[in-house]
Amino acid sequence: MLTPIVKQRVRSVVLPLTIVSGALAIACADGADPDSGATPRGTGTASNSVSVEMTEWAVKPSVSSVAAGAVQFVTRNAGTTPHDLVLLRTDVAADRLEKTTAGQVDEAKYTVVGRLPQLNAGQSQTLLATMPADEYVLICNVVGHYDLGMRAGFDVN
Ligand SMILES: [Cu+2]
Repeated sequence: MLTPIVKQRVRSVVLPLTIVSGALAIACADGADPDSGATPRGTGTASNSVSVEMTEWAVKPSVSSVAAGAVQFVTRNAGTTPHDLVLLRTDVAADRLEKTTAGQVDEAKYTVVGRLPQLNAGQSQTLLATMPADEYVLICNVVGHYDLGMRAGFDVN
């Protein structure tokens, strides 16, 4: 779904995000917040790990595709306001999802593969999802945030 130019750009941010996620792991080991990233939500053992950074107003996965199977999304709210993460299985383009009148994506129209509750600024949490080969979209579905740009296409093959 992404153009080759966009994929190139995504690939170039993999290294910095990996470093950020390493620093995060150290920060979490301090035990300041017991909910922060330590216990993955969901079941199974991930064969793939993706770092996801949430900011105003973007959802940035460290890679744009992974191999099918169990995937863990190590998600950090690097912004200043609460964000959530919803993983939708759909071949609709990331910026073309149907919305409700309340200014959110209409999740009932899609297959929700997994979600994280709202993370406060600086919080991290890991989402585990079993993902067959298909196309997906990662969104923040806090009212208004999708329209502001918090969405990213994601391929599993
Ligand atoms: Cu958000």
